[in-house]
Parts: sequence; structure tokens; C-alpha cells
Amino acid sequence: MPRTRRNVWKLSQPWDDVLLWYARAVGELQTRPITDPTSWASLGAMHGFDRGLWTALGYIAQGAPLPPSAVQARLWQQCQHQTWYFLSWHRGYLAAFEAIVRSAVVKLGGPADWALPYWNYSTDVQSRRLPAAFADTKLPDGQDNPLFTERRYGRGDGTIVIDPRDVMLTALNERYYTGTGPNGATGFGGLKTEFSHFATAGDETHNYNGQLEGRPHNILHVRIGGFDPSDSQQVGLMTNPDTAALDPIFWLHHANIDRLWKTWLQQTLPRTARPDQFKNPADAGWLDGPRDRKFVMPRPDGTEYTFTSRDVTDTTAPALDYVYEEEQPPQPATPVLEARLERLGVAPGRAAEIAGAVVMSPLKEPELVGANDSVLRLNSPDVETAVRLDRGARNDLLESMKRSTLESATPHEPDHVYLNLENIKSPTDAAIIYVYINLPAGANPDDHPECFAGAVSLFGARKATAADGPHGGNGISESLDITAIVDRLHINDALGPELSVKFVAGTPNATDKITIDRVSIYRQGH
Ligand SMILES: [Cu+2]
Repeated sequence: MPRTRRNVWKLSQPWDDVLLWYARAVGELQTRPITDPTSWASLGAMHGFDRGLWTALGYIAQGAPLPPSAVQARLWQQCQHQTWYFLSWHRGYLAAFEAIVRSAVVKLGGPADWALPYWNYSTDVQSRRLPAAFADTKLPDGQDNPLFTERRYGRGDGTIVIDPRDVMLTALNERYYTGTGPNGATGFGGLKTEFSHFATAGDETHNYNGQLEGRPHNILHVRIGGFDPSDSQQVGLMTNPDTAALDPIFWLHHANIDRLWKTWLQQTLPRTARPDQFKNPADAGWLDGPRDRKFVMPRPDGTEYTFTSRDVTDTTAPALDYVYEEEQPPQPATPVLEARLERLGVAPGRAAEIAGAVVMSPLKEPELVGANDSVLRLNSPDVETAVRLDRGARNDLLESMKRSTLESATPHEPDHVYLNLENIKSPTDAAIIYVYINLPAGANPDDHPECFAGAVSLFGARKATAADGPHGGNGISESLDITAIVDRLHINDALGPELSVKFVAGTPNATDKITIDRVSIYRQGH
């Protein structure tokens, strides 16, 4: 029987045994020296490490030895971001962590079936609160709570306030695991890369986030970590990939992301003519990769093992041996054509029937429809830019929409439309930005959910921006599917020669130095 990872909000509050044992085990791991691969510090360094910062924060004691450089080179700084390995690497990482925590739980006299809980923040107001076991400074017995950290600034005063826009699960609608490349779909799980600890030097095609990584994963990191308003250079542990795994809530957040991967695999469409929808990649590059550097994990006894994506595709296999309390999608995916027909007034049942009969063909190369003029600087709480649409490309797009109606003899899928934020550069990760299309002048964004294109967080952007960083200074890029927004404009005869894109600050600004090289719109047909 696989162990069950439970929803933290369905445990008894505030101190269910699952959380109490987690706290005790974390406390025990924190006493182990960083040279021990099962220590809290070494486990955190596997995600990311920054010697100067760690020393300043007190995670490395003055003069204390570090593991030999060969060990650091194998184990540390492995986390995979902006890549199709994002989900598989983090699953293996969580499994290794969970085994080490469980072993500590057992050693302390706790249950042998202890499993990591997850934080599902996407259900209701209550679910968006930080569970009390992480917010309380003391354990029930009066000792310091190892699950609490001061370096969780949230909105600036330590209070975590998650906006409903932060936790939307639009990624679950994405049909393909792997994107087609930059400018078009980035896929549920990200673009094809080699080992990608913050992407590949000088290769701007590899700085796009997959949809689940972008939302809600990146958003929650910054929402929880935030930054210290008295010193904007000082960001919370969760805001910086080099310190994120030092916050005990990191593991419950990632368990939820891992759960959403399982959930996505259960999505279906009325008729999936293409068998690769809602499936993991069958590509050997993903299954057996990466080739250039291995994923290495420690066992509870300190020995090491390697794994590939293939080894973690089944969570009930003996090496992983877990299921989640909830694995069903909150709502079924809607075919793009069905959504479009409903917007045109076709009754839902009939729309589903028509959409279900459509044979889906592979995605074509994305085509540029328009872009803004120059580098955009996000130097005020709301900044707007105009994207002029090329006349020919705009007509092709409208043609494709016309063909996906009832009047057409063979209705087909309309083009997908993507809003790309190319090379977002920032000296800090501490920012969340809400993106709106054609928001009426002077309107309150909250009153116009139909204009909302998505939330973007700059988690990882600082390293990706540094000229000597792994991205060679290209920053990170985001792609948002705005098909429904553009279609609604088209139906209302409101799709003009340009689109206005508005960037609304979702966090107090830590800097006015955030720039976006280009804001572009691409269409991608079938
Ligand atoms: Cu993360």
C-alpha cells in the first residue's frame, strides 16, 4: 500500500501529528552539519547555494567546513528551472527529502508511514492562508518551532496574502507536456532542454517557463518570500532559488505542484485524436535524460543514487511509493473550439458534441502577429504598452476564427494566440505582475477578469539577468495563452489594429529596474 500525502488543510489544526512529526524531524535535520548530505543545509543547497548569502544568513557557521568540492559538484545546485525536467527533477528531490525526514521521524519514535503533506491553495479563501503550524513561533510544548522562519516577508509584514489570481490553474488546460518552442506554446511541463539549472548560457530559447512552473509555482514562491520593505535587497527565503528550500513550507508547496502533475495526467478531452495529449513525453531525451549531468540524490544513510525522469513517472513504484489524497482535476479541460462555440452562443451540450468530433492535428510553427516598439520599463504600479498587429497576420488570425464556427462545413480548432514577454530582466526576484489586455482606461482591474491574461513572477529572474549568470543576461521569458481574450474581442467587433497590454504590480515595487525587451503576440495554428 503506497503512503498517502495529505492535504495540510484536511489535517487537524494547528498541530496534527503529521505536522508535529515534520517539525521535530526538521529540527533534528537542522542540527546535522552541512557536510552531512542528509542535513537540512545540504538538502537546501541541492536546490541552490550562495556561499556569501548563506554565511550572512547564518546557515554556514564561520570557519565550518563545507563538503569536498567533488561532492558539491555532484549534489548541490541541481534544481531544474525553465526546462521540461522541472517536474521530474523536483519529484525525485521531494522523494529523497521525504525518505530522509521519515527516517528521522522513525528515529524520534514517530510513525513509519509518515508522508509529506501538501498545500493546496487553489480551493477557497481558507486554503490560501499559511497553515498555522508554519506561522506559529512555538511548538505546543513551548519550544521554538522549526517550521517557522522570520525570512518569510509575504506582503512586507510577514503576513502571507495570496490573491485568487496567484493560484489559478489554467496550466491544467494545456494539452501538451512539452511546448513547441519559444513564441508559441511552452507546454504544461516546459521546453526541451539539457540539464538546466537556470537555463543554458546565451540560449534565449531556453528561458521560457512551462505553464505549471510559471503559474502557480513561481508566483507562490514570491508571494510567500516577499522582500523586507526596510531593505529591498533582503528577500525572503522562498523568493530566491538559492535559499528557497531552506523554508520548510517549500516542500509542501512543491508537493502540491507535484500533485498537480498527476492531476493533469488525468485530464481528457471528448475525443483525443492525438494520443500525446495529457501525456508525459515519450522522448528518450526526457525519459533517460539529462545526458550532460546526472540527477543525484542522497539516501537516509548518506549514500547516493542517480535517477532519470523515467524512474519517477509512477509515484506508486516501490522507490517512491506514494499517492495524494486528491488527484482528480478540479474541472475537466475544455477544448478550445468548444469554449469558442459557447462564446458564440451555441448551447454547451451541442458545442461539446461538435468539438468532440473535430480531429486535432499537430501544432504548426508560431507566426508573429505583432510586437511593441521598444524595451519596456516597469517603473510604476501600472504600465501600458501597445502591440500593433500586422495587417496580414491579423487577417489570417480572423480567418482562422471564422473557420471555427458552425457555418463552416468542417469546424476546426481556432488558432491559439500567445502573448510573449521576452527577456524580462530584473535585479530582484521579488515581484509579481498581473497582465491585462485592453483594460478600459481608468478601470479597476478587479472588475475586468475577462481582460486578465495571467500572473507572472520574477522567481529566478535575478540570476538570469546577471551578465555572468547562466542565462548570459537574457533574463526569463513568459508566454501566456490569450486565445479566449482575443476571440472575445473579435466576437464583440472590438479587435482593433492594436492591443493594449497593461502590467499591474501585484507586489509593492522593490525596484523600478524591471525591463521587458519585447512584448509580442504570436498565433499558432493546427
Ligand atoms: Cu519551486
